[in-house]
Amino acid sequence: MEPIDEHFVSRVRALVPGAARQEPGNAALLERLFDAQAQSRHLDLTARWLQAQGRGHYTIGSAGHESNAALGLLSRVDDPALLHYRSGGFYAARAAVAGTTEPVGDVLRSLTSSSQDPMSGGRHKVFGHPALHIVPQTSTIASHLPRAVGLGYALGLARESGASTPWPADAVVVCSFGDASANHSTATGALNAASYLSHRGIPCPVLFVCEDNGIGISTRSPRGWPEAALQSLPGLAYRQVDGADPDALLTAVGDTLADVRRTRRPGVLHLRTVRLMGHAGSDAEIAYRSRSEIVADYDRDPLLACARLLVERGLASPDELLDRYEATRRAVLDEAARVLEEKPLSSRAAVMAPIAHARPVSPTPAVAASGPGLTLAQAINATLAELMAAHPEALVFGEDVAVKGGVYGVTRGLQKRFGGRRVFDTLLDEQTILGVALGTALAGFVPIPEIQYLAYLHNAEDQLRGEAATLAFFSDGQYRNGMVVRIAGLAYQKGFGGHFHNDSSLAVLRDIPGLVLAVASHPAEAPGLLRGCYDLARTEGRVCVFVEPIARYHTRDLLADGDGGWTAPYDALGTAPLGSVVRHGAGTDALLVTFGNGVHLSRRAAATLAELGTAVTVLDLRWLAPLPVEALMAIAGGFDAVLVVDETRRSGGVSESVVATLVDHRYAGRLARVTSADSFVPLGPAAETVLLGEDEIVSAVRAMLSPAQTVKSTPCAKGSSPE
Ligand SMILES: Cc1ncc(C[n+]2csc(CCOP(=O)(O)OP(=O)(O)O)c2C)c(N)n1
Ligand SMILES: [Mg+2]
Repeated sequence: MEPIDEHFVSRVRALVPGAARQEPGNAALLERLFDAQAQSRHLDLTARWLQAQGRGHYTIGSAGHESNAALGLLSRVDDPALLHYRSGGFYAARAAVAGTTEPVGDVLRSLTSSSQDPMSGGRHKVFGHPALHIVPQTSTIASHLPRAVGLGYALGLARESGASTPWPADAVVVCSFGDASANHSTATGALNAASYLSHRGIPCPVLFVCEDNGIGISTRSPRGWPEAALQSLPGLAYRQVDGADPDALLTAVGDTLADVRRTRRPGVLHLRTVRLMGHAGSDAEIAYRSRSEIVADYDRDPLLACARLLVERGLASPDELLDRYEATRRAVLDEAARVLEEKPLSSRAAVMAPIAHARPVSPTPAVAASGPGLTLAQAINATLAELMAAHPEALVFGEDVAVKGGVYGVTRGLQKRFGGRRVFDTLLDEQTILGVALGTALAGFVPIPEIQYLAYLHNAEDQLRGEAATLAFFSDGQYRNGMVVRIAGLAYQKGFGGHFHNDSSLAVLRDIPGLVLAVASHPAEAPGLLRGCYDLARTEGRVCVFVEPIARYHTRDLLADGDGGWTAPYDALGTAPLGSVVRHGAGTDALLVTFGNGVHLSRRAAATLAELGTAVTVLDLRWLAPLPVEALMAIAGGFDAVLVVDETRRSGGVSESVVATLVDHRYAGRLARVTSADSFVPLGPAAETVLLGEDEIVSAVRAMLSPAQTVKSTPCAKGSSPE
């Protein structure tokens, strides 16, 4: 028996009943609080028992934090909740209020990775349930806070614009996290964003609940620090309450929720808790806490506090409470026996179902696009306007996108045309931009956020990886956050930038399961590609990233000044399906497989090669994740030589996957790649020393086609060599 279990039983047995008092409202609430807390406690104890049997896979518990059940009792079932991992009490309480689900079975299924787990389908231990409006969270601490702010913002936006969301107009977002997590830059960024909105008078009805047990694994929060930090947030009303004082708890929770609901402004509830039974089952806390300190926390057990009050008030006798406690223990253990009979996820296809892509389509025919018309920037601008006009749920936001119309003018005129609610400048924080996307997407909008430069995605990248891309996976497809993240990026800007404005790190995007990555190249196809992404976001809830090569935004020509080869009339109709590619030229000597700026480089190289008597075809992959494998193989099969032209780095760059794909699918011809160097891009003309150039493409093709060169490897200054 766990010491906390024994302690609870012995202390309740010793309680002296008080005289019965008539406080009916509170009495019923206290009893429900006790029941939810007891369920949570026995789930924790059972989690450890299951793990000891080798049948349970998770032991981070809620013991000591069960005071959060008050939030489950007093919030509405349709207040969306994004919860700390110690939320057993909240979960049980909200389920009791809803009366439509069985919390004990739900949590046990999650602990045992049952395929019947109602939220994740057996993929992870999460607190979540669509019917309870609890959105599952990852275990990356604090990473859910930007989404919570985005969701609060979305509720305000929907209320003003009359858009419908899965939640009522007066809903409050409940978002909880630990005291150590409050220091994470993700948390401070989100709290700052909430403050900023409050300062501007923009609605953001989020109740932030900091569950402060004084420690994060083994590292103590300095005395007074959490309150000092949480109280210092401008525009956020702060309340503190001790979870071991049930009366004060219920009052503080009720008042704080009511305030946020009424004012539509964010608030902070600083909930004092203790952490019982260590950080997790595997954590021997005696290594960093004294026994007396550990034992002292037992008397601050919120379950015991609730029992004490029930007995003191004469609302229950010690025996009655102990009977209830033991009946709950039996019920949880009995349910565990049943749940253990259920099947786990047992196939790769079943695990991956929520992130799997539909079968790729067959290749699209060649597009001949040239002549006077729009630049890439203008074509994207026109497409954004078209999407905004056709889809009232579409939102465009980011740094400098609204008033200025974007650093490169790509969003110019959109705010004027569609208004400040749908096209807005955000504060300068990529994490918040993506958080707003995560929250608005959850609420039913289709966000099209912009990240100003690819280099600045990296400090917020986990919001895409850990939050956006995992939501469908850990909710078994029940929650989705379709979005199209536009990112200006890649290199080759003449005379501008250096590394930070010429970044080609696509690798961070390519290994995120389920994420769709498209790279635009030419204004003829960019509209269709952007529409394709929007459709995937809107209809499948896909997280799409649309990378725009800055260097090609305002390019007009391809081969000679004034030829207009990099402009095109606006394609108002086409939609590029996922997996579709574009061919340029009909040469049969070699196939150049490329994307982005590589299309421009390759088409110029193709013209040079033609003058030298070599006819090549250029293939624009367009979709870099997932790669358009079927289309690539169908076309590559018709060539004896394939050169992969990759503007990204040699290591970790795109060509590694393209070449591997060709090899995996037994491409039998000659195969080589040319890439940029494994370097950051320096400022000024020195950039050319590390970036892939046209000449290298020409040389590589000639080397491949020259019989003497096909057998030996040619050392190369940057990154070209036969594979
Ligand atoms: C971003 C991130 N870094 C590290 C961890 C590992 N980790 C898990 S819980 C935890 C401590 C969190 O403490 P606190 O926020 O106080 O919550 P508590 O466990 O005390 O309830 C750490 C460091 C993590 N999950 N996520
Ligand atoms: Mg803590």
